[in-house]
Amino acid sequence: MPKALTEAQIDCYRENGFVTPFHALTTDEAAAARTKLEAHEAHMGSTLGPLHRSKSHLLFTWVDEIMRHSPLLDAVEDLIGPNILCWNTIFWIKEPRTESYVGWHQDLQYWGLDNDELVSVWVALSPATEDSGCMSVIPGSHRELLDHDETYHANNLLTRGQELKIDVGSRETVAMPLQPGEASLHNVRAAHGSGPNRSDDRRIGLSMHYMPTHTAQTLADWDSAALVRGFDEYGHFEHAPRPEYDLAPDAVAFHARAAGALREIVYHGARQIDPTL
Ligand SMILES: O=C(O)CCC(=O)C(=O)O
Repeated sequence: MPKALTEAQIDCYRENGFVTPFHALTTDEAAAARTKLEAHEAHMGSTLGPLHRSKSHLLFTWVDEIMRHSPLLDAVEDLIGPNILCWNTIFWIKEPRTESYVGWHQDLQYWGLDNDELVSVWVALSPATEDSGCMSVIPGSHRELLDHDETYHANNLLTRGQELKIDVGSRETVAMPLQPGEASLHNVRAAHGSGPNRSDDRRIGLSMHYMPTHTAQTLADWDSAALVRGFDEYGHFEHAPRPEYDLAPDAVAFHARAAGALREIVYHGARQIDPTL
């Protein structure tokens, strides 16, 4: 018996590589998370920078709690089983009326993970509409391995400005609009991307990358992941500690190490490296 998804949603995920929308958080929980994010930004005097954008669950208790939110883990468990690690959490923020976009890409090829079972859960903390640049996917693309160009385009939010080499216009694409608290789930091989934000509000998403505990990292000797459910009999990743409070010094120190390893992985073999990541 599935715990959170219907059989039809699980079939849709297996067939198309994604399922959406899933009610991950209440609107109040999503609003509370946005308030905490924006309080942190106000404190820093700037929008969330690259330093705090990735592996954010290591730094902020409220991100750690969303990552471990039971209804969300139930949905992930329906797709990959009961022993679950979360490899990364990352904020995807597009400011109102800006040109930032996410090029069409498949993540599998850049994360060094040795299987294609990883599920990305993207939770909306503000309205993600076609107007504000919600994500779109190519149904069935999780069964293909596609080539990428690395454009390093300034407005492309991906590390290397990845863009699929295919003519996306000739393929069926499906937009995944979400209201605050709703989430989409997509397979690590599913081709996805998103356009600029033409709305007057920020488009804020938190993406979390869950994988079964048997997954191993192929591009680095050391990597970390949070054990969010079940048991890890493999020990391929150092288990990430939970922050005691936001930006606690030991949490910041572990984050620096984990973010350094992540940086090495995502830039493995790259021709340019963004020193600010
Ligand atoms: O936020 C977006 O538009 C893209 C996010 C993304 O690429 C991901 O979550 O894997």
